[in-house]
Amino acid sequence: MRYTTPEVTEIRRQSSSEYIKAVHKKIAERNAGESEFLQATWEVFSSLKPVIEQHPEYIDHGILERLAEPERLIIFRVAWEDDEGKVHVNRGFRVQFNSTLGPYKGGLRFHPSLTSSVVKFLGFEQIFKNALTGLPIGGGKGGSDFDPKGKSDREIMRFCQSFMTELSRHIGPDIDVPAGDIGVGKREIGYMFGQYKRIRNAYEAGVVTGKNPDNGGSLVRKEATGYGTVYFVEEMLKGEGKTFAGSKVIVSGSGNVSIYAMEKAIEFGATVIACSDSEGYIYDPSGIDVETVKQLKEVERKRIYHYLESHPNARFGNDNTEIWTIPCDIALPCATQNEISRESAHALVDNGLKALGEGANMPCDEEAVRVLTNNGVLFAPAKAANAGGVAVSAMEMSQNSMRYSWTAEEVDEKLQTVMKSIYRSCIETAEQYGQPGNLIAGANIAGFKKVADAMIAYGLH
Ligand code: NDP
Ligand code: 2IT
Repeated sequence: MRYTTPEVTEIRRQSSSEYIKAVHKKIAERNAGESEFLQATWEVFSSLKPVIEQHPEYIDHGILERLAEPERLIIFRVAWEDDEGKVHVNRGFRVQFNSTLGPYKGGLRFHPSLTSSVVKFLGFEQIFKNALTGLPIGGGKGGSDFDPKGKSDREIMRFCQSFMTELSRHIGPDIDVPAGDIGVGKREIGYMFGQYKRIRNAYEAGVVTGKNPDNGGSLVRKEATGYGTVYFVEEMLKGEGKTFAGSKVIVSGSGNVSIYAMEKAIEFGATVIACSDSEGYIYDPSGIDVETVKQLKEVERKRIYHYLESHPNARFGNDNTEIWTIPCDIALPCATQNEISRESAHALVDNGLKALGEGANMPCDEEAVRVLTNNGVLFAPAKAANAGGVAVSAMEMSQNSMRYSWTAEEVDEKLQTVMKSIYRSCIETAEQYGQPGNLIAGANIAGFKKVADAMIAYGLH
């Protein structure tokens, strides 16, 4: 089979890097103004030259063109009523990007900055991340521009019910399985699962993951992304004869990923000296007390500056870019996309940064990645480093299918096995395609190949 249009015949005559650029140019025209989506697609495509050179069949089958076009993008109205009886309207999204390897799988984000560009960048990344886990899951993502901050528990419930009333038509345990992301944790997942169950009149536990472990959730799902990031970075450090033990670590954010990255880094012997939320950062040179952060964020839902009330020696700053000017050995950005710019990357390098692990999705912009990698910083890309969350989500699906649950120790052991295997596969693939030690190339090519080969095997669609 050969994907043939006159344009493709022409670009087949060009070099593979020209071919990749030409395809991306078309993607940029078709998705004009979607800067995050174009950033994420280029980030993957720019790694693919060696693999396209060795495998021209990917051109014949139009793999790049097909991968960048979501199988389905659903946009819907979410109307809900606040506690005063006032009606609000938000926008809901679900991008069902690629179902080659399994049901669409990926989180839901509730944040006012959510747009179709952001949903599509996250869904696109998810295809390759999920492929790297080696588990049977396709790629998807969704959410809403709803802002959960300052809403009462009843308002959150009403919003989640309204959101799921529409989303329920499009998902199912073998179709599409959402989970949490920014602004969506086990409370929101609980309300959404409850509404789905009510609409379907069936207890399909595997329709969402990240449920409360008392009600069908997997143990260690809450911890999985943060722990997994630290497991991955520890493997990367070990490869260079280094370790977390004795190092100074900065972890941005203070949400789900951040808290458990801090917890595991400390368990591995590091001192975490700073973390943040969207209103500022705290610096505690004697070491952040994670239990206080958990109490503030998970229980009281308060701002991070309240940390100073029980830790008066810590400092607070309201300019989040300053967190990256504090000297540290290891940086784990765990808040949001593009939080590390070229300037921040330079500041980190100047202060002697040794390694960076992306706990968040695309936290380093393109120039920041260049600065870090050109200066010898060990770099663990998001697709590989933060895949532990979705990996344990896939394990939650397995447990739900079996109507059985594994112990925390069993899940944690499987998580460690997955993270080590992703690391090995990135290292081996980078080596095989002539870029030894380049985990970005390794992750992009390994994830891409797995999906591309299966897309060819399943025929054109
Ligand atoms: P949470 O909502 O639990 O926490 C997000 C944290 O980041 C909060 O401290 C939040 O501050 C801060 N933050 C969010 N948006 C911004 C912003 N625009 N500017 C500055 N700070 C911000 O989300 P998660 O921990 O679940 O997600 C964090 C990152 O990890 C995201 O990139 C997500 O896509 C990624 N990720 C999450 C996974 C998961 O399993 N949850 C899995 C893999 C990746 P505030 O509370 O003030 O808003
Ligand atoms: O970005 C991510 O990998 C997630 N938000 C987790 C997705 C999932 O389905 O657990």
